[in-house]
Amino acid sequence: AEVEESYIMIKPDGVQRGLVGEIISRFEKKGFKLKGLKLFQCPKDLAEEHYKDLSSKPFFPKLISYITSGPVVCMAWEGVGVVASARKLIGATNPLQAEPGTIRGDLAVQTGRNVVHGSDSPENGTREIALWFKEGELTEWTPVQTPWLVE
Ligand code: DAT
Ligand code: MG
Repeated sequence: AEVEESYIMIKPDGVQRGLVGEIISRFEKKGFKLKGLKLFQCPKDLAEEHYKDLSSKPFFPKLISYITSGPVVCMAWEGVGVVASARKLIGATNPLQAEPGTIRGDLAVQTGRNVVHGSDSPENGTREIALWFKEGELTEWTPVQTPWLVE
């Protein structure tokens, strides 16, 4: 697997429900590297751009009002195979179908309140990080744990 980056976002329900620490912990403990982190009130145009592939869906207006209904936590995570691994940690889109042990499986009950977003491909990971973070908001660093995570 390659070193990739994924855009992970704690949605407004996750923030309002006090799940920020719990959700960040799961990616941190797995061994991925945090490169960007901010609490952010998402404007409507950014939400629409982020979810533009879903703009023809009947649930699109509700999705946009949900994502803009309160602050989100924007994160950029890097690591070997992070995109697919983060999707596994997050679980299925419908939290009732998400496996126990996943974030959605453990912490949510409804598709429209599924607490977290994760990029679905390495290309979208890079695209979404560029969309949500400005120049200077990302930090390159080497965690001391790296040699204890990868041979
Ligand atoms: P995911 O977030 O698992 O990548 P997605 O990209 O297909 O799922 O959809 C993005 C979000 O849109 C999803 O997290 C919740 C919402 N959504 C998707 N399908 C939906 C549906 N059938 N009804 C209501 N909301 C839906
Ligand atoms: Mg998606």
